[in-house]
Amino acid sequence: MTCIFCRIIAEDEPAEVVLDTDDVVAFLDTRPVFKGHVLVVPRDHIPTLTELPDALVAPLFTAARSVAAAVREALGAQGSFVAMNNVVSQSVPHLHVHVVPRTKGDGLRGFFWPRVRYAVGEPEEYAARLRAALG
Ligand code: DGP
Repeated sequence: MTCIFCRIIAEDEPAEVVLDTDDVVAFLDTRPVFKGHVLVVPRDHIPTLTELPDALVAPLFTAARSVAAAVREALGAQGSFVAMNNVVSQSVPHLHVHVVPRTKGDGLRGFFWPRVRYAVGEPEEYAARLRAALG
């Protein structure tokens, strides 16, 4: 088994597991953005969000919601940043939801995302393409 997250799920590799259900495991990220940063993963080896079966959508995001509540309740965070890299910037090809505790003034600035501007007419064009794909 080469996937590090599959090995953690199989308990072949150590991890600080914080939530364990039939479908989902959540454990501390070893390179946290802030202490208490959790990764929520499906037990099945599913690479990215678009491959997630319908049956696992609710279990995965229910667990992410619980972890987001727990970082506030247990760690005193004011909120959280919940995110997922898919393929690009994804260093472990086993779907994982990052739940990062956030507090005002913690210094995180939106992961330094660059922002672009739409030209006139482009918002309508982009929205139309997405609406067509979404059926
Ligand atoms: P991403 O770059 O979005 O694919 O995030 C992968 C995360 O996985 C990254 O924040 C570090 C974490 N990580 C990598 N290897 C391990 C590991 O062996 N154990 C744990 N707990 N986390 C890991």
